[in-house]
Amino acid sequence: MEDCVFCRIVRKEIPASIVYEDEEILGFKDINPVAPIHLLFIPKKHIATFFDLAPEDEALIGRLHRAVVQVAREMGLEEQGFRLVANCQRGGGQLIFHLHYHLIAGRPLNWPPG
Ligand code: D5M
Repeated sequence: MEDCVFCRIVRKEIPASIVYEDEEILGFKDINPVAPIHLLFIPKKHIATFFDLAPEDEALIGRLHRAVVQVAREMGLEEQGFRLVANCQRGGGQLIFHLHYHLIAGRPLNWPPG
């Protein structure tokens, strides 16, 4: 997508603090962190919301979760844990319409979230 901010990060047109990259997935620091650790994980392929997932994206989403776990382990979060959040549609708090997961950690996390 031409003007999607996350597609532009994938194309390295705008800078990001990248923590994970492979052929299909990118992980980078959130620009507005809500916790000491706040990362975003995205498929490089432009998928706007969960409602746009196609059957052929199943393995991609599985690999994205594996990338999250790899980074979480590298960051020493295995014991402390983390929260993985995905906002869907405006009513669900989604601001960027390129599917992404927030990995949040490093402070007490309340439940339910606001
Ligand atoms: O969250 C969208 C998230 O994307 C929000 O936490 C800010 C983050 N964001 C927006 N632009 C950037 C750039 N350029 N770099 C890093 N992070 C960014 P949502 O779930 O859509 O509400």
